This record gives sequence, C-alpha cells and structure tokens, in this order.
Amino acid sequence: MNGLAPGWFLAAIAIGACPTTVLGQGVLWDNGRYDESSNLASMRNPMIEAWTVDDIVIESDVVITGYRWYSVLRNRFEPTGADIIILTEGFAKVIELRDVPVEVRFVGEVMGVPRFQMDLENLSIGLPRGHYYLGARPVSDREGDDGYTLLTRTISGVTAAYFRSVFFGYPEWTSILNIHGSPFDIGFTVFGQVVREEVRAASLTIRLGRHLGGEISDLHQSDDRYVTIRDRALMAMSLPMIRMEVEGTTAVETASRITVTVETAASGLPNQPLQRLALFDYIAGQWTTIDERAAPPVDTVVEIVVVDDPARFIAPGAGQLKMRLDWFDPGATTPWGVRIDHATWTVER
Ligand SMILES: [Ca+2]
Ligand SMILES: [Ca+2]
Ligand SMILES: [Ca+2]
Repeated sequence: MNGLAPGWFLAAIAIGACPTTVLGQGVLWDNGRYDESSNLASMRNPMIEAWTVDDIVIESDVVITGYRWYSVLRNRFEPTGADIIILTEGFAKVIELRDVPVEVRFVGEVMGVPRFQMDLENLSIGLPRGHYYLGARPVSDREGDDGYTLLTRTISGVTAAYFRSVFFGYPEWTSILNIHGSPFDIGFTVFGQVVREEVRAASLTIRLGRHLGGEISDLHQSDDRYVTIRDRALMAMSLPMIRMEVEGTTAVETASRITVTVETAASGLPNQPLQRLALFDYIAGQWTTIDERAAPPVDTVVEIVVVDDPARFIAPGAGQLKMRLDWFDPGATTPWGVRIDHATWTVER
C-alpha cells in the first residue's frame, strides 16, 4: 500500500460556467457537474492503475456514443488517450476500451491545480436496458502523471461512486462510502441514442362505452390486470360501441420499425364484436387501421409489426404515439364488454 491517499478534499469553491461542447447527440444520462466537494484517483500510468465508476439506469436499449467527465491532471499530464469501462450492477465487466482518443479542455484552476473537461467521442457501445457502472480514466506513459476524477455531492442513479485500485489497496470494487466516509457521485454525462424502446401508455381515454375498472398502469404488461369497458347505449349505429385511445411518447428519433402489442378479450356472445386496431398517422392527420378481427372471447395477444414508413406514426419532434381500439356492435341483445390486459408499442431505430 502506497502512502498516497486515493483522493484529496478541497473546500467547496464556486467556479465559473463550463464551456459546453455540442456533440450533436442526445443525452442519455446526465449526472450533473462536479462541485469541488471531492475527487478520487482515476488514471493509468506505468506504475498506477485506478478506476472510479458511477452508476446509470437506462430504461431502453441504447448505443452510447460519448462520455464526458472532469479530471484533475497533475504534473502537466497530457494524456495519450483514455480508457473507458462499463460494468453490470454486479460489477461484471461488460466492456473495457483502452487508449481511446480523448478531447481535453481546460475549465479552470483551484489553488493552482488545473481542471479539465474530458470527452470521449465517436464511441459505439450497444447496451441493453439495465443498471450499469461506467468510468473513464486518462492514460500516460510517464510514472508521475496523476489523474483524479472530480466528484459531486448530488447523488443520481441508485448508488454513489465505486473505486478499484490494487495500487491504492482496493483490489475489489469498493463504495466511496468506505473510502471517503460519505457518498459522492462522479460529475459525468453519457451521450447516445435510444435504439429500442418499449413505450408504455401515458394517457388513457375511453371515448365510447363505460369505463368499469382498471387504470393506465394495467395496460403496461400482460398480468391479468385489466382495463374493463362495457358497451354504450346504442344511438349512432355507425360508431363503435366501445372506443379506447392511449397515448405514449418515444425517445427513438428515427423509427424503422414499430411493433404494436395488445392483449384483449370480449364477452362471449353469439357473434363476437369486430375489434379494430388503429394508429394515428401524424403526416396524414388521420387514423390508419393496422388490424381487424372478431374480438376473441379469451385473452389473446395481437402483435402487429409496422415497417411501412413507421415514422409517420410518431409526432415529429414530440415523439408522441397514439393507438386506438374499437369494438363494433355485434347485434347482441344483452350487455357486453371488453377487457384490455396489455397495450404497448416497441419502437426500434
Ligand atoms: Ca450514482
Ligand atoms: Ca392475460
Ligand atoms: Ca395488464
């Protein structure tokens, strides 16, 4: 164990606004910026290797294209590159890239020690949705060059930062709580694109029929928890007896494929009502039927894949999607109804 501490504390000092880089990409996760509350070793040189990582939770499948963090670089440390590591929530390695080009930008000094914004760009790391740890570190071929990742007291995600360094006496991933005695996060940002997202309904409207039970969250998965609706009084023959609309929002910018999944059933009747499934076409400004069938008397999954210009079913800019389910009069002489167990979209880039 070397006598060096893995990090050192500084009094909190307000520093000026950070110059921002426009990477032309979406922000997948923003952990905020460092606040000078603390820092922790994170570097690779011929003598020392240390990692500091922090967690993110991503709800959709993504491609990570950039990672930004802030570093103290000592002894005129000019990195030859950087390493990035991504771990599962159990700290199993997902990927480690070494000697990646890094953009280093001076952002200020505290007590004569310079701080730098560090950007990894042009990454292409596909990740399924989940809870991960990420970290990066500057690399040098000189022994004296030290890098320290700048931290913040604002905790995002699920946990505070973790650290690992054989050199500093932490051969296993160790919570910063056990190193600094209080929690800190890394100030970092992850850039990239959502490539596959399961979109759950965020609003539910029963336009025709009487809403008997269930709420919007009952549509989010197939679990035999339902929205139930009964037929309306018969007045306008041409309109459906039951009409349900749901709306959701996707972060996928350019959709190449939308899969619509619904699971429904209707009361058993001498003639089953016609069930019609439609998506709202924002370009044409009208509903487009994507499926029509006799409503099944038991829970039945209908999965419709839309590959013919699916982007028209997403509101430009806002990312909204609208789905409509109609059930038409089966000529029944007794009251009847429907139940909807599941109604979601899966949007793929
Ligand atoms: Ca965290
Ligand atoms: Ca079911
Ligand atoms: Ca359900």
